[in-house]
Amino acid sequence: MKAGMLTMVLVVTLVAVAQAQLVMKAVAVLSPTKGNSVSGTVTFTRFQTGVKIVADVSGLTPGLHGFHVHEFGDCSAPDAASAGGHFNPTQTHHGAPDMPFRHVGDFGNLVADASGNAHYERVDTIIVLNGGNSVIGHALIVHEKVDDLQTQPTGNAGGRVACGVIGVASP
Ligand SMILES: [Cu+2]
Ligand SMILES: [Zn+2]
Repeated sequence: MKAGMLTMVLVVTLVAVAQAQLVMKAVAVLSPTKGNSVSGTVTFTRFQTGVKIVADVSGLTPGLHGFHVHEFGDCSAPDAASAGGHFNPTQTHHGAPDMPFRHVGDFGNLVADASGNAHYERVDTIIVLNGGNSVIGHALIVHEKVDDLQTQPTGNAGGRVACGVIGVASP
């Protein structure tokens, strides 16, 4: 009885600690890769229904640009190749953000206007900010070209024009 009580107190304490540390918001500041001038800010906000992603990116060529979370939070290479391939913890196929099968990191495309500015806003029901498949610590990449949403495993989006690591933000 006494041991059971102790266990219960321990469990309650652990749950309280876990909730206190729950990530509610994350941010990635995008910096241009070598030879490019693309920069921007992306925020992730946790909601009951999913995670709201809001991106504002500038310095793009007009049109569509592949936009993904990549596996490694490492933007150190001049071409950001150090970030690896698409973040794919569930080991499935590349796709569109609203497809039943997609890499966790598949965010589709940014749409840049004639001035090279893109605004992106979506509530994503696949990505999470907590637990083993969290996007925290991984890299966000903007591509040179459009993600065709079907070519495996990259969407054929070409080079990487901006990179930023996703970090925990103040809620
Ligand atoms: Cu990518
Ligand atoms: Zn992908």
